[in-house]
Amino acid sequence: MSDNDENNAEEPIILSELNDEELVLQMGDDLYDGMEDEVVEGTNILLERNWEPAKVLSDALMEGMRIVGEDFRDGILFVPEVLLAANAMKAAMAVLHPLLAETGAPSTGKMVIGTVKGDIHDIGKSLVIMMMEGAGFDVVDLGINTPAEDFISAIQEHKPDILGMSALLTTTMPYMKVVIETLKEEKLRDDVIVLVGGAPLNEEFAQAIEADAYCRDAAVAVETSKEMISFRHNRPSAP
Ligand code: B1M
Repeated sequence: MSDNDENNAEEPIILSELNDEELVLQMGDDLYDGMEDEVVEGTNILLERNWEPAKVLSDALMEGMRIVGEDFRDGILFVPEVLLAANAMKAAMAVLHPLLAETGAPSTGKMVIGTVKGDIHDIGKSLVIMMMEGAGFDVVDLGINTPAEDFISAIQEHKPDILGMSALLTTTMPYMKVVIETLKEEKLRDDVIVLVGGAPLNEEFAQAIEADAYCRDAAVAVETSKEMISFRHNRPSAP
């Protein structure tokens, strides 16, 4: 139970009657408590109040998830509760997905992305996909727990400009290096731009595993993809 719940125990809360600030706080509490319907309702109300979808995502949902993450780390929340919170977050993201993706722009490029083997965290990856699609990229989602072989076959099949990998665990991030080594063995490394992301990573790690770049968040993933594709296209071809 989160702080606001005690005060609100007697009367049901009508989300639409709250002002924006109260509603965002309440959505944080509802996300914390894994109340999917309420989080989706709050998301729809903010959109009806002309909030930009990206602002709903960052100010209401990601901020709520940050608090869930802190309490998970501190042993206040446990896996089942975090799973409920994650499901509520994903349901709200499903509402935002078409809005973030609706640009009608011609394809900017193609990306294949997956969460690496051993890792089942997929919220950050889904966010990257939404933002990439919103920027006009075609994205092939390989899902979670993705072994190197699946990355390789997807590259052979879809011929993407970008290979994206996500890892949220310090124990799974080294697997990104395994994928890159496999790309080299298969002589595919030079065919794709490799971008990596996930909370425990940093630029040094990306350099050490010979990825092309580390992306701190979904917006950086979009910018980096655009810059690197444009650089590749403008680069003089080898004599
Ligand atoms: Co997990 N978990 N979890 N978990 N979980 C973390 C990651 C943890 C930091 C929590 C903590 O202790 N504070 C911790 C890892 C510690 C560590 O390794 N140092 C942890 C742990 C320990 C575990 C388990 C081992 C717990 C257990 O079983 N005892 C277990 C592992 C399971 C496994 O993967 N094998 C586990 C399980 C779970 C749940 C299933 C309950 C659930 C996942 C549900 C799901 O994803 N469908 C879960 C969750 C929700 C979290 C936290 C709370 C939230 C993660 C999240 O969704 N963040 C997380 C704590 C935290 O990160 N604060 C935690 C929101 C998301 C928008 O951010 O994913 O960082 P993020 O993505 C960002 C950027 O990183 C970047 O852009 C995104 C958007 O801006 N980005 C990319 C991410 N991927 C990218 C790829 C790119 C580019 C950018 O490619 C180009």
